[in-house]
Amino acid sequence: MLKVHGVHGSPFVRKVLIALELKGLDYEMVVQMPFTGDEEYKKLNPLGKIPTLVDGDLTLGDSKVICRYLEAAYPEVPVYPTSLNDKAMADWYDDFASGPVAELAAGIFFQRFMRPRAFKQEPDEALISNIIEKKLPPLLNYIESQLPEQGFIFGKFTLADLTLVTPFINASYAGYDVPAETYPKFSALFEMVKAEPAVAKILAQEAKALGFG
Ligand SMILES: N[C@@H](CCC(=O)N[C@@H](CS)C(=O)NCC(=O)O)C(=O)O
Repeated sequence: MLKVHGVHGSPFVRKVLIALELKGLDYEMVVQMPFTGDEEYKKLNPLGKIPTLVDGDLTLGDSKVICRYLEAAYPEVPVYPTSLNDKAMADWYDDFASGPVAELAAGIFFQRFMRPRAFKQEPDEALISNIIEKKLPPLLNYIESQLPEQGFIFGKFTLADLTLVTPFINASYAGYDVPAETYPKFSALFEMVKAEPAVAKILAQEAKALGFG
């Protein structure tokens, strides 16, 4: 059976779990916390990052690589767009959102959600303000400019929609919601993605794991 090493709450693990759900594949989750320096885990993924997928003899890291592999290996239910240009754009959105966007959203999540819970420390509100007021707006403006007036990016729900939204799910756990008055299309996309049955299922599991479900 497919195995996903990771933990609920990671935006990258979430993406892989939702891809598996959408494709209707059976899988087992092997709990692996990040930032542990676990040497046994590093034999699977020397970067020590989650997720890692094991499918028989194949062991893969990186959510984008994993999702692209799942699409090729289990093509019956596609989770990416199919035209050349749309596929390329989906990959670009994945790189874009997994890089600086995810780092900034993770900054809010770490400061306001993890720091008080895991380290009993106050969040650094100056750092959070800098993210929300200065660093995120140009990236959010770009996302907003890319979205259609209504509906999903490529008509039906694909991982391209999820990849843009998943970092902001973590930010929302930390009390930051994308302002609907400034970014109406992205705010609407955020709600539509969360309402997708496969997404809602994983988010419900996640809420339990994080202790608010
Ligand atoms: N590009 C990777 C990023 C994965 C990643 O950064 N995961 C975080 C948890 S959300 C992690 O494992 N961090 C531990 C570390 O950086 O050592 C992916 O898409 O899978």
